Amino acid sequence: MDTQEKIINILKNQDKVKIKVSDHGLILKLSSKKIINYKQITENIYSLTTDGYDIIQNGSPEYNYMKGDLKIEKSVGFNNAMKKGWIKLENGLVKKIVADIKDELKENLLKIKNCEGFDMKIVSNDILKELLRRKLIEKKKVIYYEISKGENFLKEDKNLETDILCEMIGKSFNLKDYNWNTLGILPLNGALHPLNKIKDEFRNIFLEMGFEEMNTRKYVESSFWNFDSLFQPQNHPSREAHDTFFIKNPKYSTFPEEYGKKVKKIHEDGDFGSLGYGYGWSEEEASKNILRTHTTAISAQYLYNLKKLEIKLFSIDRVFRNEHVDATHLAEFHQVEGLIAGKNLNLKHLLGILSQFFKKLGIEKLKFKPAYNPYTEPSVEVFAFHPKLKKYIEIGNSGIFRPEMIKPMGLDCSVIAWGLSLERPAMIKYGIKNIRQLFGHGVDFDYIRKNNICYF
Ligand code: FB9
Repeated sequence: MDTQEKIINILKNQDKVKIKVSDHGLILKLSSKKIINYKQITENIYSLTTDGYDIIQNGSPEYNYMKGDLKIEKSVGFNNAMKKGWIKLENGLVKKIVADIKDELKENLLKIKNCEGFDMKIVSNDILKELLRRKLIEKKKVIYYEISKGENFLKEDKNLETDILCEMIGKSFNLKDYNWNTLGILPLNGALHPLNKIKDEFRNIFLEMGFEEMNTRKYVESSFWNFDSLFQPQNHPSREAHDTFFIKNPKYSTFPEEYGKKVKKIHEDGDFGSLGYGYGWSEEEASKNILRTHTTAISAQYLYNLKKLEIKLFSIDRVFRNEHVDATHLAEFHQVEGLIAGKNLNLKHLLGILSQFFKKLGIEKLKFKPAYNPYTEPSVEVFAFHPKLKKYIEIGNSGIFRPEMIKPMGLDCSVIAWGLSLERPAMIKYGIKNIRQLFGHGVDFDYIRKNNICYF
């Protein structure tokens, strides 16, 4: 039983107790938790020295002298017997005065030994002085505690138990079994958003395939870079306000003048063997600022500024479309885009890089379907077999940028490119039904914190 248990058990049977406790910290701990009240008492206690124990064992020198032949001698016994008035000297002889001698010294030492020093009133102060003088006892200061029940006495206090055990660890007492199954308290730390985890996965795939990341931190683009430079005609429905967010202020921005003339020409009259669209291209329309509807607006600027004819670029960032929102569509999403510029790249290169890219995502069962994009020809939609849905689902779009886009930039190369979103794979991977659980102001922080790691 440890000290704490002793104290508790004692107080269960009495209101107050005076005890000697070496562990002052324990008393403070119990008191701070209002389990006990205590008053500290400092008392002198006496304990026998070796000489004191020798007297108990063999009797006092004066008593033993009296049992002898009472000669005059220089001894402690003779001197003390004279002091105690047990003997006197007469005509050069020792004369016994007291008939019935008791070894009072030994009796007093026994009293002190037997009362464990608790109650010193058991012998008089004079006696104590004599015993101290003769170094038969020694005095110690001892701290006692007068302990009584506190207001929280016997109330459950888990923390106390742990604290006390920490104080007392290392002493021999019976510890309760350690609960190896208990879990630590989860620290309240930050957590990566699921989309960022998916984004990192895609980024790593591009990087290990030798792609460089484009700087896409510019949400507002001119219609010129977002549409016109991609040979997307100014009367294309996707350029309408019901599909695109136009910026009121600043309403316009500029673009390179000489390049603009080439774009104007390719739209109106065609060039490089293309017939063009045959409409009046408007510089004012091309200058209107919008929220970019795809990251290809950035890709076009990188290609325009290309200093070499072979490069692999990628980007993963937000794009904005003024479309109907529902459980799986918001007015924005994160586009993933990859492109490769090189000499004589063709459809087999495109299908090959798509197969390699999606294989790294664990998807090998692919189907490619001819599609249409204003700025790619041929265009290809990518489908993958979904093992749970037991059907093919669309997982991306791709194509070879048209000459009407590449040639006005002055590039003598071909460019293959593809795109997909972050939200769709994230919703599939994490089994999310409503995109608002994943993105937007209503996202649950607890969900983010508990969201699993992401790997493909
Ligand atoms: O992401 C899409 N689907 C998808 C992707 C991955 C996936 O699982 C991961 C592998 C583990 C599951 C699904 N899609 C593209 C297909 C559909 O979801 C589609 O309904 C929605 N699309 C978005 C556009 O919708 C307005 C996804 C988005 C998209 C579509 C096309 C492009 C980019 C994003 C593009 C492009 C492009 C084409 C040619 C040249 C350059 C870029």
